[in-house]
Amino acid sequence: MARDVEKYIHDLLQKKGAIQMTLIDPQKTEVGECTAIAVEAEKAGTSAIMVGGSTLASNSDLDDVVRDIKEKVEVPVILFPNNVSGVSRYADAIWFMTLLNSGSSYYHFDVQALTAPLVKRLGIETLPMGYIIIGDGGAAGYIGQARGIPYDHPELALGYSLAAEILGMRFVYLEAGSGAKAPVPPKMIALVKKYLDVPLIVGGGVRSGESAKVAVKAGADIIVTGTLVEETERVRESIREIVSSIET
Ligand code: 1GP
Repeated sequence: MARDVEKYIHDLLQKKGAIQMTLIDPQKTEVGECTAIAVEAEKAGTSAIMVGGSTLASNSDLDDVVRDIKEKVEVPVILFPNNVSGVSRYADAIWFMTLLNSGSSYYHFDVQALTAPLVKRLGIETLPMGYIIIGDGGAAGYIGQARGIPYDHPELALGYSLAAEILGMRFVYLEAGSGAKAPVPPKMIALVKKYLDVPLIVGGGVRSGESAKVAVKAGADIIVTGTLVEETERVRESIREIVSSIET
């Protein structure tokens, strides 16, 4: 059944204050394992499953993973695309995103132009989002040819975030990169949150309830965790620790 994922997110934010989403990368994990992670994450209280990864190349692998997860979980499955291969007809929604501080026009608007007709034809709900790389951004920063914003320059993150909002994007994502040694600094989150009206997503390097809490206290609305579920056998406990640290 089609659902209004954007409304679902806003309703949850209203109710819970902040939420967590679980990122699964089909390039790193095989289908059955992806689904097992999603099922455990849902039991632990995750609000959505995001599927994607910086180096994902196989659309059929993505389809297999999204279809399998959709059969077993109730929370929405949202695509987190890295390229034209990141679209699946089985998903509930797609972060329709632009890497604002890329040095390449491909990641600003060309890949979106190549993908938009397919997204429209499939009728996938679109969630327009400005994506901003902080620091080197790991694989996302490298592939996206980002000019990462230095950790000690929050004013630059504010500028890009407000530009995204003024241009009509309905979410902003500050991304330190999957597996980042240090998450987005709280000072940067706080400055952006002070002026931004759309929901603020923060991810990269968040691996504990404590660091999730710090980010939410600073102003993050949505915390994305990925590496956490790849590295541990204890998916349910790890996600539960994050969720219970940030939701009211
Ligand atoms: C990456 O922000 C996400 O796009 C998640 O990062 O893998 O470090 O949790 P982690």
